[in-house]
Amino acid sequence: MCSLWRGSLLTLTSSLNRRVFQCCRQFGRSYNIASCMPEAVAFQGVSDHSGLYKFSVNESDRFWGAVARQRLSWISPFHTVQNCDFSQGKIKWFEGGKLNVSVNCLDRHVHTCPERVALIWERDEPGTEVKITYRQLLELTCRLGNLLKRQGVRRGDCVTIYMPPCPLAVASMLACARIGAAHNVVFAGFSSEALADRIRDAQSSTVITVNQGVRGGKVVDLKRTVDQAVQNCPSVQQVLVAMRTENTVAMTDRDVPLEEEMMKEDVVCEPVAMDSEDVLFLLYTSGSTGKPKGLVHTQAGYLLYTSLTHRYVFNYHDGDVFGCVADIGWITGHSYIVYGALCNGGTTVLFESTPVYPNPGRYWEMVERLEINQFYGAPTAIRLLLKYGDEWVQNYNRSSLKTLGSVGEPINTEAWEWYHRVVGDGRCPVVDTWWQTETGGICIAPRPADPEAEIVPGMAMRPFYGIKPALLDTEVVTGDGVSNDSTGALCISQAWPGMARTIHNHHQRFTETYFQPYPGFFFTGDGAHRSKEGYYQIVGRLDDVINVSGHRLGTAELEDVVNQCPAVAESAAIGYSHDIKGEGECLPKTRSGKIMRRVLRKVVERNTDELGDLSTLDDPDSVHEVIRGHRRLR
Ligand code: 6R9
Repeated sequence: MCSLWRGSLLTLTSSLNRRVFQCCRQFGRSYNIASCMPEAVAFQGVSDHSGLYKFSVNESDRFWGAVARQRLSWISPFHTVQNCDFSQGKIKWFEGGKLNVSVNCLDRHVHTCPERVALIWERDEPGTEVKITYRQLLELTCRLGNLLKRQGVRRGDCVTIYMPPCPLAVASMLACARIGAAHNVVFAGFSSEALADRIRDAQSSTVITVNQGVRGGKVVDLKRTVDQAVQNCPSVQQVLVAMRTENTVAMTDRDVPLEEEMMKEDVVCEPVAMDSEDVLFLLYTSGSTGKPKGLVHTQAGYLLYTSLTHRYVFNYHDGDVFGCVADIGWITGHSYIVYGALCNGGTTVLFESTPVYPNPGRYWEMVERLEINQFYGAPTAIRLLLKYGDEWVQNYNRSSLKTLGSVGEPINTEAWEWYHRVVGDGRCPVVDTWWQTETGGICIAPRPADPEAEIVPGMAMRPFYGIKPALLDTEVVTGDGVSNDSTGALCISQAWPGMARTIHNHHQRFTETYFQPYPGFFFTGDGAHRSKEGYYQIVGRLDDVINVSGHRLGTAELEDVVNQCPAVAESAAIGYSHDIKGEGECLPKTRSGKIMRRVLRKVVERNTDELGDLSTLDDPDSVHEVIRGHRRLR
């Protein structure tokens, strides 16, 4: 356990500062505290779920307008619910409205329940979790917001965050939101090159990181990766470094010790009134061609959509503990660990470890210890754990579980059945949730909040409120996709508040990728089947995106790396089916997703006797495959 990290967090949050409350009282008075959605629409005369769905797509303005007024706290009201035109890739929601996302996620809950736990930081070593209340998280966020301002970060700037899941990462995201800066969270398993690409594209002057990460019992030098990355990023003026471990790391003039400097800051930070369509964050994701794209999400619509889906897809109720084991570096972490859960005043888990550390019972031991009510994970982990046998699950008490969620890739029937029968003891609905970085939140899911809802194993089932899917012919548009029992390109025919607004600095690429393939529709890149009953099943990507363990990899990105080898003239990366990961690719990668270039170099140089240390490779067999492939090419 790292006493420094823990100690500094506790010191930071220990004093109950009066001024925080004054600030909150002020907001509490002027804001309408969220209430639940069925009430919002009940007065429209709609009571059942299918009626509500129809209302949400047919009377989209009335539906979303009512829900936005009910669920979000506005500084000034919006005058227009939506202003969207797919032909130009124009998507605007709640224009005229002003709000602050951090106030919605923190202040209003501090006003009503300051001592409720907001975050449970499930650290790598089981049993060393740290709980942070809403009051403490607001205090951390305010101090960080003030520090960022002192460092020169202004409204409209973009701060890059390279941190594992931890309270200061969440506070960093919310601090940006509080002062009107956008954030760009980069998954802390990415290489220095990938990080540098993203910092450069976002033009960040500030990077926030930790000295080291701790995962699966191993220490990872994250600050060193940042040091390498920023060498090639002239925009970076400062790197804020939090101390996750007690080990000191080399600090330069550019580096700022985060906790130390936060301590000097005030615990009150005035939230900036943001326009609904101001940028909340960029998140880079792989496409089928070119460099990763920085998808842009904005304030009000994104927050509303994540909060609504979090509440209804998972059947989340006040007091529940929501356990999503994704990393905050992916959209799942943004939408459900952070924004959706905190907007709803939820208690949300930040999982720092791996599914098999210290053993394959880790998830379920955690479920028992933290009394998790909703568990949300990826099929790849479920498939892996299934192979270790039922005992690892049955050793632990899982009676707290109410909903089991799946995301990131198709869940095969065997994994679905095991998740349902063994993990959930046959009594918890399994919700297979289909969505993307682009959609901001869940679009197709079984909706357990509907007591009548049937759930078919392995099917994402039904569109969420406001989502109108269409299946179109993969070559040309041949119809409106209304007939059942059909397969086609999964498109969505009308706008919803959570969808991405553009690709940072590349609006044309945004319209070309998502709106031109099927004019009048948003094209998801996935194929889907709709059964006779009207239930959806996702078939997989139609484009050149490979999905390995639920992570998107562009074939172009992989080829880019391979082509850097002098001996390679041309390359083509393809996915092949893999028992656990869904799809595999042949490159030797470390467990944190880094491609081991030195291994590739040795193979190309025919120096396979001197491959060096391969212990951090995720799949050591991949090296032999590369060697075999290289021999065949010769
Ligand atoms: C949330 C997330 C998006 C791509 C998406 C699709 C695949 C996600 C799925 C699923 C089948 C599901 N995908 N959920 N495929 N069933 N329930 O994963 O976002 O990283 O952007 O990936 O993942 O292919 O297009 P992202």
